[in-house]
Amino acid sequence: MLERRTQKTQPPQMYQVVMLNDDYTPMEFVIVVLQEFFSKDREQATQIMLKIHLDGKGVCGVYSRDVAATKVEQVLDAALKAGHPLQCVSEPVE
Ligand code: TYC
Repeated sequence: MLERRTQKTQPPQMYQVVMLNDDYTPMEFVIVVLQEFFSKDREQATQIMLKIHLDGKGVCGVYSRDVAATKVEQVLDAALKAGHPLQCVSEPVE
């Protein structure tokens, strides 16, 4: 008989979307992306952008796997279209 522990439904693994710093993407573009795709207000977006600028990377939000993957796609697509090298990745939390 299986132990009760093994029968419990685990909460889904969550993924954080991490944005990376670079020397070329304008600060304003990053702020707009954070507002548009991560539902941040202008002040939150500015704080996150500055953290990334100073620390090299920063978490934009935590989502289920599919939503996180979509956010990454949206950011990379917007950056490509605007001609900026902005990069972001999704990674499992913990
Ligand atoms: N470092 C960039 C600059 O000085 C700004 C920037 C911030 C770029 C965050 C990317 O994820 C980023 N223009």
